[in-house]
Amino acid sequence: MSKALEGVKILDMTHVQSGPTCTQLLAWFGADVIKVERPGVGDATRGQLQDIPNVDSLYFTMLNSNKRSLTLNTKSDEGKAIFTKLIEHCDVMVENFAPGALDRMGFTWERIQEINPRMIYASVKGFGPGPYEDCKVYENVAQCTGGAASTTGEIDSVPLVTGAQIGDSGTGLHLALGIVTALFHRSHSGKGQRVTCAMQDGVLNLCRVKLRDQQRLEHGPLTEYPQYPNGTFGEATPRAGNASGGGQPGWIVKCKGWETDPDAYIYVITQAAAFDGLAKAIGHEDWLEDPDWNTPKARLPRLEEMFDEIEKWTKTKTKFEVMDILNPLNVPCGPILSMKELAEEPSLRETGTIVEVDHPERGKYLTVGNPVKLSDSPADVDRSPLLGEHTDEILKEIGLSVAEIESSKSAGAV
Ligand code: CAO
Repeated sequence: MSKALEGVKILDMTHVQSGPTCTQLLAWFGADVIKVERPGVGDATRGQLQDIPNVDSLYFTMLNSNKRSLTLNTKSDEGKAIFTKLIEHCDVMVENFAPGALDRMGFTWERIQEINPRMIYASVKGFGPGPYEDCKVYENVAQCTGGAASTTGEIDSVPLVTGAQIGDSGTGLHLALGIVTALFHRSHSGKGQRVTCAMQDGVLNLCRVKLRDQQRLEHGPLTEYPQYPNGTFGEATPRAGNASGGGQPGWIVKCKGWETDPDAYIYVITQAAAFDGLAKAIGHEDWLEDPDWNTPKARLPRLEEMFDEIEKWTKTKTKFEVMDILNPLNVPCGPILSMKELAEEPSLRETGTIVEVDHPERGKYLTVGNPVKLSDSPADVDRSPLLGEHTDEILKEIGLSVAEIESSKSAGAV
């Protein structure tokens, strides 16, 4: 079976998280990803949050699988000449430097097109054109400026950032889609193009339903929010605690063991079609005949009381017992799974969503494999490269002689 992106060569200038997640996805799909790193330094994440001294961190190894590493000083004259050859050689270039960094090196989009008109040049930046376009941005800044933080948290408390890396990995995903779309377009236009994704835009796209609610506010209160009917709504989409984002009320309730286990909880959605079964399961058959309870509309002002009643029942069962009882009744629910539970879950190992990889310096470690499965193009997860591990091999591939490789080494370019 062939890899879907076999033959696509990616010039990967990315660092930290947003860009590397994008190129890692493309590498899993079979693209040849050449990661360009500064000689002696490399991607800053190699040295960040190190759990084993002087060994590439998990931060780096988990975001850079299946890539090759080339060290190159793209600010030196020799380095620029090699970089130009790499642009000629590759199909796609990806970067997420601070705004203007590539331009300052002399590689503007105009220059890149001159070198290789088929090049697809993709970038992540914190913001698109506008007042903040020159700002440097990290994950939580994007979550705050893209609408996630203002709509996340308890209703009477401070804005919250989420553990899901929607700014970095979320934007990397968006960018990867832009790249494969541009590759598809190039297959009939013959031309490359510029692909950009701002982290603010990527987060806002993921917060689409909150902009929906902003507009619904003009026409009355948001009846599925905990603020309804007794609280007040301001001018903007409020925080909603753990309320479900959709039209089906949901909440997180305690399960057996919650006093000592911080993850002994389950999310329960009281979808109208499955409500009768849920009511019976928790011992509230009386609700089925009661006009205060037996329609979704009648229940809306009673959601807090309803989830209190559900919780009285869930507290008598473990989260997995609740799951086993409610799922056959078609009640959508999800136990709060800890990272430990996920890491040990056999089904995720079997599907390759969690993979154990062997690394020459750190030994075995777990990583998240490709969550997107293609039936004819399996994604094998290989370890991340050591700094500069493939420098000689790549330089030979782009046509440098042994003598030229040696002279770029002595000039400090690679
Ligand atoms: N050879 C020579 N120089 C190199 C090089 C190489 N191979 N690779 C990088 N450099 C240089 C860059 O050209 C830049 O130099 P100048 O400042 O002179 O232009 C310099 O290294 C540092 O790059 P940077 O400004 O991007 O790095 P930073 O650590 O200061 O900022 C970050 C990091 C992430 C805040 C910034 O890159 C950014 O805002 N990126 C866009 C948004 C983004 O992707 N953020 C998510 C990051 S993950 O949370």
